[in-house]
Amino acid sequence: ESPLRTEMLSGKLVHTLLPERPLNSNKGTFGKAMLLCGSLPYPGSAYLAGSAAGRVGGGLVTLAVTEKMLSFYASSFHEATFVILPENDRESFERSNALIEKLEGYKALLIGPGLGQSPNTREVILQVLEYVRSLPQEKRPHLVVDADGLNNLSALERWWTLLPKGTIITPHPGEMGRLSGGIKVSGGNFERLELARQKAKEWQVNLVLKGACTILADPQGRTRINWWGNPALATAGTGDVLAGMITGFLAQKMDPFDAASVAIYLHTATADLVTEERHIGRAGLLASDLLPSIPNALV
Ligand code: NPW
Ligand code: AMP
Ligand code: MG
Repeated sequence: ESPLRTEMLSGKLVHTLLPERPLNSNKGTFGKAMLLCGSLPYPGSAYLAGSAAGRVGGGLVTLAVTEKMLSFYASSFHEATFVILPENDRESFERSNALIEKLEGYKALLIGPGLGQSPNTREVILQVLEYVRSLPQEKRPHLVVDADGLNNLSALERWWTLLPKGTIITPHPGEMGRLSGGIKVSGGNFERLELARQKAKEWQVNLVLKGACTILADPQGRTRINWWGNPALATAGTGDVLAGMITGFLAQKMDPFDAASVAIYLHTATADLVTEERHIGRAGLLASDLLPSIPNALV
């Protein structure tokens, strides 16, 4: 079969890829996800991503957050467990070590939504990436890098060499432009397929180029296109939900290209479902409205 083949994402394809839920399963069966997300101006993104990881069936979600942030989640996200990162802004090693010490056994790691772009945060990201790269393949968590994870990298020369093999990156067109050295990336459709294919190969990543029509490309030139969803998704926080969904599927040991595929499709299928059932038009959806309905799109 041609390595350049392009597939359309559909419910039929996605349901052949979803993980099984054996009757004798337990939460360990469905894996653990670690999230390095959220900071003071953006506390909600860690909740949106973490909750989405649980809603796609991930067994356990852990948020790595500073103590200052904990009070925010402790009252609103009862299912999550936490790794507490030291506050001291000058000691990035203390922060990254606190996360690294707890990472064993985690199948998936999401870096980025709502993290901000302070120099200290960038250091923490680089140290965590270095640690993950140093692990033998079988002990590495699968990685998703989104939002400020990408923004912190895009200023660095040959940033993609810092990512472990198989990493999934999920830029929107603004982030994609920054990653590509400042080019203007449109939200429109056709020229983006070639761009995604080319950059996934150059950067050796699984690339999710988001937009009204989202394109997924792998390093070998394989692509999948998602036409579903509607403009109600054009609202703050929906990208954080998508990143969390991908992470939740990776925790369940899915192959990264397939994990991204099912998450991209189900994210938009959930939006279509919620807008229809709640008689919402093209405006007024909140990202958190998606969360309780994700399981409905899974069946
Ligand atoms: P414009 O304005 O259309 O010309 P930023 P962010 C462009 C966190 N969040 N098609 C857009 O261009 C995130 O996780 C936290 C074309 C604009 O220039 C990040 O950590 C939330 N262009 C942080 O906030 C909820 C598009 O990109 C730029 C495009 C900042 O992330 C919100 C905007 O992107 C948010 O998720 C498209 N489809 N989409 C929370 N509740 O905690 C975007 N652009 O500057 O990267 O800002 O995406 O808001
Ligand atoms: P972000 O900009 O990171 O919050 O991500 C926004 C999410 O919403 C991405 O998954 C986009 O694909 C999706 N999205 C935004 N606008 C639309 C639209 N008009 N139609 C379908 N999906 C959209
Ligand atoms: Mg985003």
